[in-house]
Amino acid sequence: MQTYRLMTLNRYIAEEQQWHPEATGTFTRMMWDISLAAKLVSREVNKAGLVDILGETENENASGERIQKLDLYAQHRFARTLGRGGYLCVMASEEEADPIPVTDGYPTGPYVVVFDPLDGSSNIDVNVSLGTIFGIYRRVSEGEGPGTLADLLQPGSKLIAAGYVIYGSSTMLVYTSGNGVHGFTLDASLGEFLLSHPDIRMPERGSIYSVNEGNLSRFDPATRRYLAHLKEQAPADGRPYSLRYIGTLVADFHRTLLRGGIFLYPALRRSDGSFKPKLRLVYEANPIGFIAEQAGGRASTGRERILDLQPGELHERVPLIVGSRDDVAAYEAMVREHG
Ligand code: AHM
Ligand code: MG
Repeated sequence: MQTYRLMTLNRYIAEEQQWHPEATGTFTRMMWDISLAAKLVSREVNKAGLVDILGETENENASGERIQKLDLYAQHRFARTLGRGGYLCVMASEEEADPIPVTDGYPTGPYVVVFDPLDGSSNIDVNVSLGTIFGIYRRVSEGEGPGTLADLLQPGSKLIAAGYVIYGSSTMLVYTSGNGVHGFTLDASLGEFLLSHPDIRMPERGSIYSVNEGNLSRFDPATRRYLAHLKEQAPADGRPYSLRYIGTLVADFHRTLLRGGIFLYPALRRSDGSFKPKLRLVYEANPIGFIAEQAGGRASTGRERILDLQPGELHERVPLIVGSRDDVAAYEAMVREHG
């Protein structure tokens, strides 16, 4: 059996940054803080469901702290930690309408973070995997003071790092800074993320599809045709595919990253005939797309590469089709032919 040198996330990031001669330690400190916030959220997620039986009132826990809903807790934890680190000029969260400035009285820095603090909101109270997604850019606005909207509205191709945390049967942080994708599993007894999945590669083709098929009648004709194709009996071609759908993007993507296949959240037809996508470009599609590409996969709207899109506004929504290279290419071919 091959064994690896025991490598903590903090040590990995510190060593990785040594390859960058211009590194000042700022990026390393930011990643340490992100992993600390993730551990705190993980601890809260694991306590979910205990609140009612620990004698804590609805709004206050035993130590007099206000109990917050998990999604608010995650939002505050990440915003507070990042806002005081001195490495950011501005940040934005899926939970807040406007850009979030650095905390008053704290210094600004050269980086920009966008995040979805607790992904999978419909799974919060039912003990199903949740996640956190983050993306990191370098500031593009002039000067050293507070950052601007332009710093936040960069295309995904400008990401310098991205990752997600999955709060699942174990807690994992999966991360890329453009040198492949690496997975770290939280050893709760040590309080450390340990490198467990070095250099993750997504299979070129899979045999699982992941979509909320309850929406089938609202999908465009090309998507409906593609899904029908996946379900045909064609064993020599690896079909029919199996269906897996959790309803937490991080969890559905994590499986797709490790096992291959395709995740789809196409735009849904509305009563007026127009189509509306659900997932957010800035907080969800871009970081996930960057990780997918770094692992050899592909992320697309069906027509365009996700990372090439120029966000027009912070909460813009896009169709997201992500997964194994050949599966996403097959979907795109279907859209070209029938879209
Ligand atoms: P959220 O940010 O409110 O959690 O919504 C995003 C989630 C994704 O995690 C998931 O892929 C999708 O919404 C599930 O949507 P649906 O319940 O429509 O299948
Ligand atoms: Mg989300």
